[in-house]
Amino acid sequence: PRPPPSMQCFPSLVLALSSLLGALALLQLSLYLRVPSRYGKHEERLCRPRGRLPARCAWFLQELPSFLVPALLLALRSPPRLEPLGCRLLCCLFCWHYFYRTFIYPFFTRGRPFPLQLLFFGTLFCIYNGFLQGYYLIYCAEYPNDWCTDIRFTSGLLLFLLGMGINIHSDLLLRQLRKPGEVTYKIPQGGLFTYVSGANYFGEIVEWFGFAIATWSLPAFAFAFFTLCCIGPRAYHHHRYYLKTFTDYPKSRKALIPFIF
Ligand code: NDX
Repeated sequence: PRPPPSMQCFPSLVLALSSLLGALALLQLSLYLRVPSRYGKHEERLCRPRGRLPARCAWFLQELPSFLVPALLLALRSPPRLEPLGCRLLCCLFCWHYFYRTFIYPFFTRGRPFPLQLLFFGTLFCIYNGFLQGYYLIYCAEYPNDWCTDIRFTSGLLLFLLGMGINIHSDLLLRQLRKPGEVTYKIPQGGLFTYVSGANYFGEIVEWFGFAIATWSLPAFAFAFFTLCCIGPRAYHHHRYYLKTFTDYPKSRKALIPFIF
């Protein structure tokens, strides 16, 4: 009997989607370099409850596709193919991050309600990126059998783990600044916040550049670039907010990159 029809790899599709992701990154940069994206501490009309969802639901819904879409693509792959080991590991890394972001982070967040409009765009983005990264890794990527010992894989993996550690630790430090129900802002202290205002963002950026090096792929580099253009400016706006709000804000602290920027 003929095997069931299965999706194939279309390199031109990967190229087109990665290029579009790069273009979205530049659009993002041009939109949010001067004015921050309007959620969290940069949202002005806080008292207007309409058009907003509790942070827990919003982050769960928004991030879910980034976990679900690659998982579905993997389940649909017939016959299953995720060899060699390096390829399997890389797909697991992506899903591991989004498992944390979807099923753990939202349930502990003490953030303000999230605007529905941004939730809509954020969800679209997560579907798009989840599809691109999953489709590439599951249907297109080809690595030699010894990829696990390649310097790109090992150094990228180390960076990914380091970035993820910094990101999770920094998110935890931010969360501990508030008691349940509180929505005020305080000066973050400890961990990498000693050096930068956007410690969680720095971790996330290191993480996705590590992933890009480990996969050595266009889609992953495009996503790392998008992350940089999305949360890099946000770190800068957070920094300016802190300097404006707290007169005792540590003067030596940088915005995003320790000792540099
Ligand atoms: N979600 C990534 N673009 C985004 C949501 C917004 O995961 O239309 C990108 C993500 C989306 C964005 C997503 C994609 C692009 C969108 C954008 C909106 C518009 C934009 C769709 C999908 C768009 C175009 C034009 C291209 C279509 O009250 P609160 O909420 O401020 O509380 C905060 C609290 N906190 C403090 N508490 C006490 N004292 C203080 N001083 C505090 N400072 C902060 O801590 C929160 O509860 C919590 C964290 O706050 P914050 O502001 O530091 O981080 P946040 O931005 O909320 O991100 C949370 C985590 C973080 O680890 C970050 O690294 C990661 O998510 N993240 C976030 C954004 C994008 C992303 C990762 C990525 O690109 N990889």
